Amino acid sequence: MSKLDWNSVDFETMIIHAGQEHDSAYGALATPIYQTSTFCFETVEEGAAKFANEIPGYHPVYTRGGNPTTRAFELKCAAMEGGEDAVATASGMGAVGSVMLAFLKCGDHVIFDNSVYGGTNHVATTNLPNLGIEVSRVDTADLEALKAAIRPNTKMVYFETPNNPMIKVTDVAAVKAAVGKDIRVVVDATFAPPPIQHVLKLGADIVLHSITKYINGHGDALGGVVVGSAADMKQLRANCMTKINGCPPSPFNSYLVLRGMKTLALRVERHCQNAMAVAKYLEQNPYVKTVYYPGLESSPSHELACRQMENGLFGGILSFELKDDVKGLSSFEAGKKLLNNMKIASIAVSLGDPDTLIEHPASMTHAGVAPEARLAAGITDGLVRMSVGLESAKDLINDLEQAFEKI
Ligand code: LCS
Repeated sequence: MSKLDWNSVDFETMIIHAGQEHDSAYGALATPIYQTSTFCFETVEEGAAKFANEIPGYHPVYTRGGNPTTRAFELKCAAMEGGEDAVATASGMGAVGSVMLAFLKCGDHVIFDNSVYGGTNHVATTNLPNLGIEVSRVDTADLEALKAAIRPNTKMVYFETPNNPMIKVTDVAAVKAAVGKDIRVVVDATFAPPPIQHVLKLGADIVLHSITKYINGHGDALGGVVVGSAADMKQLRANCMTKINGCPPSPFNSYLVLRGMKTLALRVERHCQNAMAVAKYLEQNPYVKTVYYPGLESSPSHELACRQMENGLFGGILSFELKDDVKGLSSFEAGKKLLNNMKIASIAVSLGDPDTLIEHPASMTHAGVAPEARLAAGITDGLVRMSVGLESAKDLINDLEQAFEKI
C-alpha cells in the first residue's frame, strides 16, 4: 500500500493505510509499539553514519528525535493533510510551542487571532513577549484589521478555524492572499480536522492539531502534530524536537493515535451529523439566545464554511448562550443549572471524544484569558460549549430537554 499515491484514492482509504509499512521483523499488520528510548548500533561506524544521516531510509537513534511508531503517525498525518512532512509532539501545546520556537526569534512580530485556546493565549500574552517577540491581536476574520496590523518585522499569522470557543470560521485563502508569501500562515485546525477541511490546500503554510481531540478520538491520549513543507518540518525538527523543548509523544501514545485514526472518517461524519441535529434543536429552544455553529444557515460563518469546509461537514462542536432571565436566573446561573442536570453529557473540558462533553469556557478553558479580552472575543459568562459525541442524536437532544426543564 505504501507505493500508492494518496491523491489517487479516497480519504477513507488513505487514512487507514497511509504511513503504515508492514513490520519488517515479522510482517505485523498493526504498527508495533517500539517502546524503547534508544536504538543500538552494530559498530561505532554504523552509529556515526546514522547520526550523520548518511544511510538511506529511516534510522532512529534516540526516541526524543525519532521512533518508528511515531514516524508512522507522522506520515499518516502528512498524508491526511496533503503536506510534505509532519512532526509529532506530546500534546497540542507541544505543537504550538514548537512552531513558535522554530519560526520566531527576538525582534519578530506575530499576529494572533483575538480568540484562541486558553493555553495558546498564554503563549501569545506571556511567553512570546518574554522572549522579545512582539504580538498583536486582531480578529483574523476581519481582513482589513489584519492588513492594518502587518509590520515590516511580521513573520507569522496564527489562528484557529473554527476557533475555540466561538466556532468562528476564518477564510484561510483570503488571509494568505492578504499577508503574502513572506509571512507564514499557521492554522490550528483542531476543531475541524480532515476530511472536514484541508487548510494547506487552501493556502496555509503550516497546519497543527491537538491530536488529543478528534484525530486520536478516544479521549485516552494527549498528542499534537505539525504538518507543512519538508523544509519547514526540517527546521522544526532541528530547532525544537531534539534540541530545545524535547516533547515527542511516547511510542504507546503514537500507537493509540494510529489506531484511532483508522476510524477518523467514520467518526468525524457522525460527530458532524449529531452536532447539526443538536444545533437545530438548540436554535428553536425558547431559553437559548444564540447558537454558534457554522452549519446553521443563521450563522454569520455559514457562507464561508460552505466554501471552506467540505462534504457538508461543519464540525462536532458548538457553543450557545442562554437568554438572561430564564426563570428569573442570569444566563450564567441558568447555564450552570443546565450543565449540572445533564445525564449523558459529562461536564469536562477537551473535545472530539466519543462521549459528549459540555463545559463553561469563562470558568474553565478560557479562565486564564483576561475578562476584557474574553468579552471582546464574545466569550460571555453565559456561554456554554458542547463537544457533541457519537451517542444517538435523539438521546442527546432528550438529555438537553430534560436538563432545560430542570432549570
Ligand atoms: N489548540 C486548540 C484549538 C485546543 O483546543 C487545544 C486544547 C490545544 C491546541 C492544546 O492541545 P493539548 O495540549 O490539550 O493537546 N483545548 C482544550 C480544550 O478546549 N479543552 O481542554 C483542552
